[in-house]
Amino acid sequence: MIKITILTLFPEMFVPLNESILKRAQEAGLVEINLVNFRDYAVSKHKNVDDIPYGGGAGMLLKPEPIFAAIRDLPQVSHHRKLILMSPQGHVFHQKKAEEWSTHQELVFMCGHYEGFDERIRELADEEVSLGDYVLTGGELAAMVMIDAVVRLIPGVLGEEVSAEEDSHSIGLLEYPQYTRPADFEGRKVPEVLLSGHHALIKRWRRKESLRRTFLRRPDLIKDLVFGLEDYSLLEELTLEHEEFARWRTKWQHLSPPPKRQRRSSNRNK
Ligand code: 4H7
Repeated sequence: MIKITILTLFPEMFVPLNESILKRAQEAGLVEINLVNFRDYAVSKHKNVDDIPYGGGAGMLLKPEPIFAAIRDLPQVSHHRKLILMSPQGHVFHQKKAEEWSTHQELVFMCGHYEGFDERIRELADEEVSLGDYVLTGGELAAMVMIDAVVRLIPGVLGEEVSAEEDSHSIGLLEYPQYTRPADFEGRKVPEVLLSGHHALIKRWRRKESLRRTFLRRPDLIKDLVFGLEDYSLLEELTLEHEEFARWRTKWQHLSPPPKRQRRSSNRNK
């Protein structure tokens, strides 16, 4: 069971978390999601949570007091708690991070909205993460995306059929193309090999197409790939089909099979 606490001025934005798989996960007791409106911790009589920046400038900043008070008021249920701040200045979130977080007992997401944070709020965070290189009106949508990515990794959340371990991003490759019936849709045919029932060939075809997609669409992922022995011939085939792949050959050259042993090698070597 993972406990997720969200600090936000807009708790209504999190209604979508009560749908579908996330709803099932909560009902099954695999995850508990708590919303805390830190406006409830505002000190002034007008319940202000923001103020003008020292030094001048446009916009308002979230004041430290309400957020510090809200965090201090959280029940300390676990030592294995992680406080996360969503901001465009954080490290970019990725699948490995989701996997790591899914092993924690408690995650706290702090969401800013419209404005920035007073710098002293940052020290509350164990991690500052960004969803990607773009600006949002608040951290709420970023938090929801990250929560979705984490919750689906909790054992029991996805059905037995779908294992998160097989997810393309956890193995660093893009997914291979998939097809369902009909085998011929208005003349567009499903690749023959998939209809063959030949499991080893299907596995090989899928691996090859995953490699092809990754090279063509996400060359930035190639640097982290670790190829297996069985990839050598696939990569050589792909290099014949796309000459631009040849520039990566150093990544798999060491996997080349040893040259066939020659008879009378003593002769050849003179
Ligand atoms: C924290 C600090 C996350 C939160 C600053 C949040 C993009 C992401 C926010 C800001 C976010 C992401 C203040 C940045 C107002 C934009 C105009 C809320 N945007 N804001 N600025 N990529 N916005 O994860």
